[in-house]
Amino acid sequence: MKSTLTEQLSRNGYVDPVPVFDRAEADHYRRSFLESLGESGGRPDPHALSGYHLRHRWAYELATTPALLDRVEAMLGPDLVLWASHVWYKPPRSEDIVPWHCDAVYWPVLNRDVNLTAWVALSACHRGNGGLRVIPGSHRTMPHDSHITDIDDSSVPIVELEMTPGQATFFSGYLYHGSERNGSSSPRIAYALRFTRPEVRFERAAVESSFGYLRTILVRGVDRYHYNDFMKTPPPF
Ligand SMILES: O=C(O)CCC(=O)C(=O)O
Repeated sequence: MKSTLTEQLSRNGYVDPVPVFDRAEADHYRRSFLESLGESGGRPDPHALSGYHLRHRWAYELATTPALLDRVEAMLGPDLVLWASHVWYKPPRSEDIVPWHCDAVYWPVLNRDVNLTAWVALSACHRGNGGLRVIPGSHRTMPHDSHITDIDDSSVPIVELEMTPGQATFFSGYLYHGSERNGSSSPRIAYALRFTRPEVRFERAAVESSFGYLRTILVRGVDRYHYNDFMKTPPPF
């Protein structure tokens, strides 16, 4: 498993979708999300979709499922820190798009090289409902330090990931990715978890002024550094 995942990650910047949850588990998590959303009043402010793992037991369980962490460990190593999550929710017939971008440029970390997003499909995700699109190899070939979003689709290779509920892809913070509108009659739902290693320092001033909602949780292994104790939290559930 380790070599296939790390080879794909280093060559393409992402891993082809792999099953992590079975259909019943994915259905459970999708229902749990929709119930949590209902409690917060339906169509949410996007900020309210961040940090579900700190507030909802189901989301923390999903984020720390051994089968998921095994894959993250295969790519990042044995000591793992979960530091953010976001539910990417597009209601039916939603015009919301996510323009091309690479994530790392937005993050308050000193070493952006060591990071992995696990992006878990909780509904089917495909071209017709605004599934995840990636530019293979862009983590190597495109700038890491710029907020480019106006990429002409005809100038880059694009892969539209086709995912069934419970499958996950994993991608580099430097991979350019995005998504189109949901033209279907069903919600398109995915949960993105951000992982790093304990030796990666977060920028304390930036976290405290603008990213106060980020928390580091050691979900596997040992923290020998304690650089980020100012933002650490014990497992919430
Ligand atoms: O799910 C999407 O539409 C976008 C995901 C994304 O940008 C991310 O996880 O960083």
